[in-house]
Amino acid sequence: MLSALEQYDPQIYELLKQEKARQSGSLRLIPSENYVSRAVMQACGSCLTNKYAEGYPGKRYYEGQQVTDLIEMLATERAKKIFKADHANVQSYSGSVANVAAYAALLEPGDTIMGLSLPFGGHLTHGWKASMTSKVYNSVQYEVDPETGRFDYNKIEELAKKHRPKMIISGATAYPREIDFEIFGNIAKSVGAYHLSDIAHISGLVVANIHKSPVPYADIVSTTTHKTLRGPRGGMLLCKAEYAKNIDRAVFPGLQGGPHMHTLTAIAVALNEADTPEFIGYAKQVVKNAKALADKLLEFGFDLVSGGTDNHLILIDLRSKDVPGKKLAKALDRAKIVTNYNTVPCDPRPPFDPSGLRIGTPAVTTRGMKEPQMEQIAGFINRIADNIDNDTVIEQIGKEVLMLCSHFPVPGHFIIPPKNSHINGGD
Ligand code: DSN
Repeated sequence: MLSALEQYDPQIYELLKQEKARQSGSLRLIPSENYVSRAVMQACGSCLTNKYAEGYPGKRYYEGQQVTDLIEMLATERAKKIFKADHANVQSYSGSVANVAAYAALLEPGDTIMGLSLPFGGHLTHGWKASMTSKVYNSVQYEVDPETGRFDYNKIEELAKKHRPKMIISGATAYPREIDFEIFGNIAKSVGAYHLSDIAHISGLVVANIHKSPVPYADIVSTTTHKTLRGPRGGMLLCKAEYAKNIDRAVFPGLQGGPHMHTLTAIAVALNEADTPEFIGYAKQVVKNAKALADKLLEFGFDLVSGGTDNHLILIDLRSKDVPGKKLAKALDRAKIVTNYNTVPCDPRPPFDPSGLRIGTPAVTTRGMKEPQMEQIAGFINRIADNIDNDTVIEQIGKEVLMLCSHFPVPGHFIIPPKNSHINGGD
């Protein structure tokens, strides 16, 4: 029988089939990507996409909220429970919107914010010059220590004392080490700043208690929902009770109209999945896999920023290999290994053609891969770096990648899982 999509839009159906095959037949190492469960996928594609729900449970601007109110309350309670937060807002369309909402909730235009510089591993919305956040607010940027690749908390404190920001942002998109949120909280307190912690990359590790939670040390915590947390693409805010009203008002009506209820529903499902021993096992394996991959890359002579990893990601500095990041990422992609090129601290090359490669283990771990497969993947990366212009070798590795993928089927939309086991990976 033809599916509705196949029948009514064969072009899109065909493209989706191709994307499904790509996701299944490649090693997805972009650290911000993952595979959601079948249940999350179902919620995302549900009838909730048909509903407007501007406002919050019990106070909406449209009728017909008998079900949406219950779903949003469930999502909120689940978020509060797993992150041990006073308040949660689950409506942000993305992590970027969540960050801007955090600023809007507590700051005035022109106030000073202080975040990690983008080429040193920060995010656009942490005050990078190309982002509106640096135009609306006065942005001061800190960097990682160029020698160690790690935060020098004394220097960050000095900078905070010099500029007296109104808000300090902890969190990163390309920082392979555990972040000490308590120190960030203390620095913020010492200069009378708010502390926003953006845990988009590591929220799954925080839920699993692998990395210390910033919730006790931050006024506001923002996160995306689709990285290590393994939910649908979306954003979320957690905060102390005293900021709850400001945060809610900043999201709606400050920045957004109606929440995307199908996404919010899928977030609720993902939060429930994250509240299980299986998820904790998965998150632990993500980190074990990243360490195994890092160790093997080091053995092959790759330079890793900070010398390794404590989390789900690895930042390779390719200068010693004399291969630019973009060239390697493109060669890897031809061999069905999907990564992203990335700046490294003090990168002499431009951001669109930088010296680094960023890789991570959330997606391959969801497929059930463990340490032996990480060693194999490091071998693929090494062979490709050594044979960057040799199409025959790259094609051969592509075949080996397909073979490896065939032993680790993608959970979620690809297989009918046994009852009560719609997620995969981990111990
Ligand atoms: N695009 C995200 C990442 O890959 O880290 C940050 O927004």
